[in-house]
Amino acid sequence: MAAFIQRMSCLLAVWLAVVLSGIQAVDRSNFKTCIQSSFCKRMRDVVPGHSPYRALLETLELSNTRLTLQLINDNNKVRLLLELYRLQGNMTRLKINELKPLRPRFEVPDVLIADPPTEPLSLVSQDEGGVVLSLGADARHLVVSARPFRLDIVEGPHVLLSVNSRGLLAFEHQRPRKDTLSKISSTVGSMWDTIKNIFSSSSENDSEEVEAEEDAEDQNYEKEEDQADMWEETFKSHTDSKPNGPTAISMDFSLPGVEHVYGIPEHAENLRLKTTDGHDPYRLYNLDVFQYELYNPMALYGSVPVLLSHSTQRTMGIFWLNAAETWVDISSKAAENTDSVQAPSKVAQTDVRWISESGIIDVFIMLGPKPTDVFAQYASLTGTQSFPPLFALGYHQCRWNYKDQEDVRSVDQGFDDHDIPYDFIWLDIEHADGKRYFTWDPAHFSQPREMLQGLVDKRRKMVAIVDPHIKVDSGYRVHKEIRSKNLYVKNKDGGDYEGWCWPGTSGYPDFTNPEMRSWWASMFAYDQYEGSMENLYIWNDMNEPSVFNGPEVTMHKDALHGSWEHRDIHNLYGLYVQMATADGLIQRSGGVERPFVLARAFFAGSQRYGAVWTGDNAAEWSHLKISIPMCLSLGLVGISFCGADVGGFFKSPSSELLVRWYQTGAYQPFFRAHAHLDTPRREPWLFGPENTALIREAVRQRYALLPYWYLLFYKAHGTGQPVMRPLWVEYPEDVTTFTIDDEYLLGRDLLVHPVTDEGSKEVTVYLPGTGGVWYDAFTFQRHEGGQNLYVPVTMSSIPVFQRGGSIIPRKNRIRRSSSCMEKDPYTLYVALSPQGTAEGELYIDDGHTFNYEQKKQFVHRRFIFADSTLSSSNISPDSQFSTASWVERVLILGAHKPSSVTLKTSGGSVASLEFDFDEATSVLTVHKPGVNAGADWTLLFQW
Ligand code: NBV
Repeated sequence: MAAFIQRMSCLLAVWLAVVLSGIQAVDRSNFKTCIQSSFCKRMRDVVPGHSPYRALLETLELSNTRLTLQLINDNNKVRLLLELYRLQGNMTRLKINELKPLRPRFEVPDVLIADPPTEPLSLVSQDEGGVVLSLGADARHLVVSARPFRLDIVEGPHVLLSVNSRGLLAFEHQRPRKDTLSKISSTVGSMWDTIKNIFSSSSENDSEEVEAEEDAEDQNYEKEEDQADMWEETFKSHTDSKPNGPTAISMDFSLPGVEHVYGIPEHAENLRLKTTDGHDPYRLYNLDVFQYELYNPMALYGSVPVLLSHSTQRTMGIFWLNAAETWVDISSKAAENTDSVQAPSKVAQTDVRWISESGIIDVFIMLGPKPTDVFAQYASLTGTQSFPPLFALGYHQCRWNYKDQEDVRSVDQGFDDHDIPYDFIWLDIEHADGKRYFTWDPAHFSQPREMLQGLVDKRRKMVAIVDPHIKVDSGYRVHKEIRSKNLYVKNKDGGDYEGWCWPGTSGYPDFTNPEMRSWWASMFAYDQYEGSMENLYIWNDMNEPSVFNGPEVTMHKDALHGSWEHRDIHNLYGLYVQMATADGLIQRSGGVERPFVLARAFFAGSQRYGAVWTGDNAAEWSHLKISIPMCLSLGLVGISFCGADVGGFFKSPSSELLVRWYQTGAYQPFFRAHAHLDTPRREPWLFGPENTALIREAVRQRYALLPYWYLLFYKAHGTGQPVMRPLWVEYPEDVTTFTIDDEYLLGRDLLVHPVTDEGSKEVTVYLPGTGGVWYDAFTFQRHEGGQNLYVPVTMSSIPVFQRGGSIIPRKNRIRRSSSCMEKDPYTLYVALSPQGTAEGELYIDDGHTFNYEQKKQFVHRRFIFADSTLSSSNISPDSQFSTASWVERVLILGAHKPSSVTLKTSGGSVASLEFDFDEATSVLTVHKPGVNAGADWTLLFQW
C-alpha cells in the first residue's frame, strides 16, 4: 500500500510538472529568499562598521610560507585561527577556522587539483597596530591591521583589495545546545584537549593567556542568546534538524576603483552583476528550478563561487572555496580614496560580501593583473576545461524523448535526407526500463547495440541519460548493489535517504565517497552497461541533486554523507556525479578515449569533467538572448563547454525563433537542440523548406569552423583561457566593452553578434579596437575597429566578423558528421591587419584519444603572414602526427592583386600557384597549394 501511495505521489509530481509546463514563471514560493534562510538573515543583519574581531598580534607565527595569527571576537571571546599564504602566480590564500572547533568543520576536497604551491612570505614591519608582509615583486604588500582586524593588499600606493574593511567578518562558532549546556560544560574541557590533539596547529598556539580566554569562552556560551531557527528551521513542510546549530560564516571584500564585477554563475542574469542593495543577494545553491525566471539572483542548477572584478587598471578574482549554501551581496559606492599616499579623493568602489551556511573561510585572491592572468591563476587552482573529442563540438540532436529505435533511425535518416550534418542523437529518461538507468526499455529499445551500430555505420554517436537517483527496487541490480555496499546517502537517523524522483522512490548514491564513485565508474564498462558500445556517451541530469519531495526540490540538509552533513557538501554533489561518470567512460576504454559527459549541476572544478548546459529554458526570445551572458559567465570561471537548449526546452518556438536559435547555437560552445516531452516535434526539417535551408546553413557554418573550435578548446585545455569571451577580456582598457553581453568573441579572432530580437531588420555591432579592422566573415567586407556598426540583417544573416590580423582554418566540404570530415582539406582565411600582417594556428590530432597528451601525437602549426610571405611552421617540434588533410585554398582578405604567388615546400620544391583576385571585395584566392596540413611551407606574393 505504502509503495502504491508513493508511486501515485510520484506520478502526481510528474503530472504536475507536465501540467505546469503551461505556466509562465517559476513558483518563487518553492525557493527560499535570504530572509527565509535563517543564516543568511543573521549574517545580513550584521551591520558594517562594528567589527568585533581583533588580531592578537602576539600569537603571530611566520614560517617561510605561512602566517598564522589568532583573531578574537571581543563580544564572546571566541578565537579564530587565520592562515595566510602567498601562492605562486600572484595569488594570496586566506583561511579562517575556529581555533578550537567543537567538531571539525568541512574543508572542500577534490576541487583544487593540488596543494597550491606557495612562495616565501616575509615580514616587512610590525608594530602594535599590525604587520606588513611582502608579497614579492611590484611593491605588493599585505597589511594586517589588528584593531579591528582588517587585511589590505596594496601595490605601491594603491589598495587593490581589502578584507573586513566594512567589518562584516562573522563566524558562528559551534556551541553546545543550550538545553544540553549544563551537562556538557563539565566535559567541554576534556573535549577540547582531544580536539587540540587533532588540530596540532591549535595546540602550538597555546599560552597561559589562551587558557584564561578559554574560561571566558565557556562563560560566553551561556551569555550568548540563541536566535530563532538556530537549532531547527522549517521551510514549507520541511524541517531541518540542524543538529550542529548555527555555523555560518561571512566576510566582506572591498575593491577600490572597481565598478564592474562578473562571475558567480549560475544565474539567469546579465554578464555584469548588479548591486544587491534593497533586494536579495545572488544565491549559490544548486537547485532544480522549474521554469526559471530571467534577470534575478535566484539560485539555479550549478554554482561556481568565483567573482571577477575588472577595471581599466586591473582584473582580479575572488574564489570562495565553500560548497555550502552561499549568498553574495554586491554594493557599490563612490568611496573615500583609502590610498595612504595620495590626497583623499572619491573613487568608485565595489563591496562584496560572501555568506555561507557552514564550512570554513577559504579564499583565494587572484591578483591578475590582466584577464588572462586571472584565468591562468584560477586554472592553476582548479584545472582547465577537459579537451573534448572533436565530434562533441559538432551538432547534437536531442528531445525528451525519441520514442523507440525506429524513431531514432528515422530522425537519423532525416538528417541525411535534408543534408544536415549532425554527430549525436540523444536519449532522455524514457529510454530506460522504468527509469532504471543503465537499462533499456524492452518494448522500445530492445536492440540497443543494433541501434548504436546503425549510428557507427554513419560515423555518428549517441548520448543516453544516466541520472543519479536510483530506483528503490529490489529487482534492480544497480540499487541492490549500492544498498548492499552501503553506499547510499543516509538520512539523519542513519537509514538510507530516500526521495521521489522520476523512477518513484529513489536512493541517492553517496558520490562524495570514492568507493561509490569507483563502483559507479565501473558500471560503464561494456560488460556491465548492457547494450552500450564505444559510440555511447552520457548525460547526467538532476545532479543538484533533484529530489521532488525534498526542501526546495533538493536533498535535506541534515542527510549524511559519512560524517558530513549534506549541508556542507551540497554544491559539490553534482561535480562528483560528473567526475565519476567521466572516469567511467575513460576506464571503459582502458584509459585511451576522451569522455563526453554533459551535466546540469556543477561546481568549481567541474570544467575538468565535461560540458554543462543552462537547463530548462523556454522557447522565448528573452531566453535566447540570455543564453549569451549565461555562457559567458561560465567561461569566465573556467567552464567553457557551455550551451543552452536550442529552440528552448519548454513551449514551442516560432520558426523565426527556432532559426535564430540555431544561428546563435552554432556559435556557442555546446550546440544541442532539445525540447520538452510535451512539445510538438521540431526536427530541423519540420518548418518548411526555407527554414530548413536556413537551419542547414547555420549547422554547416558550425561544421566549417570546427577546426577553429577545436583549436580554441585545445588552448582552453592548455591554458584556462575561455573559448567564448566577453569583449573586455581582449579589450581590457575599452570601457565601452565592459557591459556588452549581446555579442562576444570566440577566441580572439571571431566576433559574433547573434540576432536575438524578433523581427530584426538590423543589429548594431560594436567592433572594438581603434586602429584595427574587422572583416565580415561571409561577405569579407572590411570595417574599421572602434565603432558601432549598423548591420542590416535578413533571416539568413548571422553577424560574424573576423579580426584583421588573424588566420582561421575552415573545412568547407561539409559531410554527414564531423568524423566523416576528418581527412578533408583546409581553407585558410587570412584577414590582414592595416599593417598587412596576420597570424593564426591550426591544431590536429586523432580527434578522440589521449594520445595527444600521452604520446604527443598531434600537429600544432603557426601561420604567419608578414612581408608578403605566408608561412606555416611547427609550434611543437617534439610532437608527431601524420594527417591526411591538406591545404586546398588560401583566402587573403584585405589584399591587393599580386603579379604572382609562389609556393615553396620544405622539400625545396617551388611552384607557381593559380589565383583569383576580386576587386570588389579585395579578396585574393590562392588555389590548391596542395601542401599537407602538417608540413612546413611558404607562399611568396609578388605585388
Ligand atoms: O529528463 C527529462 C528532463 C530533461 O529533458 C531536461 O533536459 C532536464 O533539464 N529533465 C530535466 C527532467 C524534467 C524536467 C521537467
